[in-house]
Amino acid sequence: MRESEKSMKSADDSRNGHKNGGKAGLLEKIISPQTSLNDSLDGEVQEFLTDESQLHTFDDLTKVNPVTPTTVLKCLQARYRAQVFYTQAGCTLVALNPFQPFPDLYSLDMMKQYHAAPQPQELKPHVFIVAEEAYRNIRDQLEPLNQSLVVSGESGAGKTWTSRCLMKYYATVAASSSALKSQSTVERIERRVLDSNPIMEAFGNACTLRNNNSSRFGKFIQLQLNSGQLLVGASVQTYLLEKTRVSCQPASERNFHIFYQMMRGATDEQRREWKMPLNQSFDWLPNSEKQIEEDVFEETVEAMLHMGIKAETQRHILRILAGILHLGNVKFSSPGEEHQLCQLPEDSEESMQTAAKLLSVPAQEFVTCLRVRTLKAGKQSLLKPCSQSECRVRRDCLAKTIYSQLFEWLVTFINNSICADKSTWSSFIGVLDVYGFECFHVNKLEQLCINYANEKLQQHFVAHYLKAQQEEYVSEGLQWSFVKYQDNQSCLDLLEGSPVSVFSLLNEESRLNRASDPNMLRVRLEKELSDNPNISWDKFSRVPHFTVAHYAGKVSYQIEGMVEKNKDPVPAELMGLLQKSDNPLVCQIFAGMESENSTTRGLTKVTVVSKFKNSLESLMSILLNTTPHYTRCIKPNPDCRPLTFKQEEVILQLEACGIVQTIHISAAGFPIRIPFKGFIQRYGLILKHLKMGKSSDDLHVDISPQQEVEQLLSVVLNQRSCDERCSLVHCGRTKVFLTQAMLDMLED
Ligand code: AOV
Ligand code: MG
Repeated sequence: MRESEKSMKSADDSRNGHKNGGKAGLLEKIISPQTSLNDSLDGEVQEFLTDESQLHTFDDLTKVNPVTPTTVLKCLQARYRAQVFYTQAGCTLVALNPFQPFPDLYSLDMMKQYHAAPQPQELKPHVFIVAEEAYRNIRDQLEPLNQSLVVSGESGAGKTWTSRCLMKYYATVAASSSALKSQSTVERIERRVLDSNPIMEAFGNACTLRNNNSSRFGKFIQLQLNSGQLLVGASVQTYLLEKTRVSCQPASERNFHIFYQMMRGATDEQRREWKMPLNQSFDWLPNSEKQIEEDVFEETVEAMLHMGIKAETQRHILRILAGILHLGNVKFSSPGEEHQLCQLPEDSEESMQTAAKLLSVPAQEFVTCLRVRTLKAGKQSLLKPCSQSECRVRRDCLAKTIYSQLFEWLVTFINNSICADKSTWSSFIGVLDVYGFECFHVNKLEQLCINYANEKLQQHFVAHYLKAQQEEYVSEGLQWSFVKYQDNQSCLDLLEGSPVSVFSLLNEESRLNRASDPNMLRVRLEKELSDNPNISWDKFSRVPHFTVAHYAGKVSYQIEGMVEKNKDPVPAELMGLLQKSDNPLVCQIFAGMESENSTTRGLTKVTVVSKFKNSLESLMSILLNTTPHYTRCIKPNPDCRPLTFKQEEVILQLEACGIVQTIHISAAGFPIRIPFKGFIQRYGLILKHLKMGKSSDDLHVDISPQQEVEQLLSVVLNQRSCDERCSLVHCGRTKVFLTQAMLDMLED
């Protein structure tokens, strides 16, 4: 049922010519499926059949003829120049980042226009079409009912911006009438759902080299709709916050926004309470002179209030954050002898006192926990002074743990505040906004996880779209030489497969109760995985590393520190201390948290990668049970400059995300499919018309729908050669596969 409706819908869309260039002309050459996908930029592009001066009018990249990376690139560039930022690419929407506000493009009127349109696809490509399509699928009860909007692209491409835009759309068009009546924008639950964004961005985003507002966590938001398709609630699932940023910020980057917001926006009273005078400098707040749009404390505070986080609780949150900053200023000086304690310089002593006060723990006990390790041997405990670097690791670990626990607490709070009772909602639209593919000069466990997540999503995309398309040809009995596409299964096998993979070896190393040595892991990786073509080593590099060939490019990962990070241990003494804090929020966020000693004899049970893998797997199973919609955001230049399009930047992204293959399959194949019944319903008239006047013997009344379709086509195409016919239309087992040209012919 759904399939037929969809096919008819797509046929309708095409008929209505929503994608300009629809009238490609009957005799235009149908591009051969064997055409190289890898036409390089300066590679030879044969004839440009499409009028170049008209390129900007092509709303669908699959209609550009021929479809090559070069022509697609030129089309996108022409559109960008004409300030048209959205373009359809078959089933995917390509969104180019203008790096400049275009408020009219996202106005309330615009939302209403797309929502009210009988056929939104007839309007200009827009992210609102994606939103509306998902919404209508639910209204029309198409299976699978739940929808997911997957937004992907590299760092700074516009994923978070797009996700916010989608959420705003639903908070507006799916708002209850009382909310809409009272004011033009949104309120109550709709408002709270939107307010989750500034809070999570303040705590989870940071200014990086690539994006001033870079998300340092992944999120999947389920917008819950009732049977009348009204938004009644939402829930948020987050993935792997990059907590190392709290205590270690890459050069020229910043810590999480919230710290800078506090520094800028605090009242005099708060400054006194936090011991944070205007001129105070904090080691963990580099580049604070760089002010960005997101540094608006009032907005975060207001959003927290709307969310139901009371002033008193906010006070506790902010005290914790201030405490973390002071903790970052605590230094340890090396003791003369190995068995002596590290000393605190005078100003560090003061920072230590302030941190203890703000976290509401006894200062003396706090400093002891940082400097002394308790070793358990049977029933006995041994106290061992920590070295200078061990003290630093403990301090950083503490700060990271407090921050990430606070973040989790916030997410839980937000969920409690916006999640509707299960009995009140019947469907959901999920919006996925994860960190984009990353490749830095030095890449660590965080990048490995982020890029692994992107591999998983790419596989979902490939599996869902590319494979499904081609498999449909096969199941319908069509002869089709398969377009080669890059399947990333071998890379995923390398990362997460069994019995041996990068993750399994990393976990094994992490579970061994010994000090980690980067060379051990390197040796094991080389020994066990050398057969896999996706992994390689630079023999001459002195730093232990491994290089993974991801679908989006090669990335070298530094092995040093990986095992330790994967273990993610929290010293038990510190945990115990925080659990006794007088700050009720500190107690709450640590309640029930396991420390390193509560795992079996210091052995790590749940590692960072195993936890991440599990959470991604449950995300994948949710996605698999929904109807997906893809938006690919493209960053047109590396410097985030307004309205600047760099071809070399864009082509790499188009190739990396598989857009070129997608366009190619859609265009080279038979993008329009109509089930026999629907086809006869619409075009049977032609047959009847042509048969008029024939004797009743010629009218085969008892023929199958397939035969009827064949008959109709042979009548329409009786002047054409067999080859010509094959390039226009194919009859499958249950449906007809058509090119745009054939459809135009029938419609004429
Ligand atoms: P990202 O989410 O894809 O990167 P963002 O959504 O944060 O990227 O976009 C980066 C910046 O581009 C935003 O802060 C906006 O200034 C601008 N921008 C994006 N889309 C638009 C648009 N449609 N109109 C105007 N400006 C836009 V990352 O989270 O770093 O992977 O981790
Ligand atoms: Mg983002």
